[in-house]
Amino acid sequence: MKEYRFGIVGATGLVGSEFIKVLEQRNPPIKSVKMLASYRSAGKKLFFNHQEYTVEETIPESFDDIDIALFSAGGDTSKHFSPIAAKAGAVVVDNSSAWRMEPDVPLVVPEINPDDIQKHKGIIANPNCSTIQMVVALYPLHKVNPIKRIIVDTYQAVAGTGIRAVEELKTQVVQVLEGKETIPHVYPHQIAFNALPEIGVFLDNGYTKEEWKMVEETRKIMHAPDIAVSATCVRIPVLTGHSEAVHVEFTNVMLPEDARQILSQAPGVKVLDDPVISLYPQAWPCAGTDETFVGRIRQDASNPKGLAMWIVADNLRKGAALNAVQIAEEMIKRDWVRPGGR
Ligand code: 25A
Ligand code: L14
Repeated sequence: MKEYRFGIVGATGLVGSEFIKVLEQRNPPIKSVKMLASYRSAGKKLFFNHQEYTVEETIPESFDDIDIALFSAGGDTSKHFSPIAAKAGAVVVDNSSAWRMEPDVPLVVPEINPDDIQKHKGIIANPNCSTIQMVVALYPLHKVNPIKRIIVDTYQAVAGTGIRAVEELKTQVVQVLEGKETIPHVYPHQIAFNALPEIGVFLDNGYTKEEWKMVEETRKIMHAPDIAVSATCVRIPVLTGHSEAVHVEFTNVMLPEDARQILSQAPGVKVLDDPVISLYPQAWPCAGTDETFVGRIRQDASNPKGLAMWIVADNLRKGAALNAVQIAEEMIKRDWVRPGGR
């Protein structure tokens, strides 16, 4: 089997460390790994498979000996370095929002649209975390009974914002319990013991960027440009694991028991749904897991063709690092990587 030279850009970040863990666990055919970050982290040591690696500053030449570059270093870094990496012959799987809506760039959830990978021209985009877990759960239902409309409200963990936000929540929780004043740095307001309906910048239409990503990315991944989507994205004081209350309208009636049956056989999905024993997905136990968990599946009382459900996944794994590694695995399996750009 061919072996590939991997690079991790943003290796010191939250998603970067998850890339390392997921690669160790899934063990794709790796010839070498290069740990890349900004100059701030150059010289730092990271471990991969019990071996020590020194973090290097990302420079254009970094990509000369990389076949697959996993990026999670923010939109600006990705805008700058992805084309350079692609030109040098690497295939970029990018976790930022920089390239997702470019017509030339596949936006991929391997359970849904793996064939789109083949169209890549050196850059493949990993979707937004909230969108990934929603489409993993909804696409199997959409295939048998096309979805017309989705209303989704999210309850998003601070890990989605990065390391500094995790520190901010932990610090503020202690400050509040000690009766001290909190000063927000990462978020516009205190996040401890609070809920903030603002994720990403506000757009002219009143939605936030995160909410609008859920609209556009859902349609692109599912190849369903006509699905109507309305989202409200809320940051809550949870460390890891995004939760979503989702209301879906189908073309025809969909019974909750049929949905449960379909989802119990869907790839990457685990149904946790037994109200009698308070069984439903929760953010805390889902941290560190790979599945998208679905529960509270019930008829939407306001819509005869509607279902309501609760969807939870680890935003750093299925929402980011795991999905990106699965894209790389799919490319390798189908021989759609072009090592050295050939
Ligand atoms: O633009 P986007 O797409 O919205 O993404 C913005 C940020 O969201 C996170 C990720 O942060 C990203 O940077 N993110 C993106 N998608 C996500 C998803 N789906 C997601 N989070 C969850 N789910 P992060 O903290 O996880 O990772 C940041 C990493 O990016 C590296 N990096 C930054 N600039 C770079 C670069 N790498 C290469 N070239 C560049 N020019 C960054 O490395 C980190 O690995 P670092 O060396 O800059 O960071 C080392 C330490 O310093 C902290 N830090 C970073 N910037 C600052 C900082 N501390 C203070 N001030 C700063 N300005 C980092 O937290 C790290 O601990
Ligand atoms: O578009 O929870 O991938 O803050 C990932 C993290 C959007 C915001 C993306 C979060 C970002 C999200």
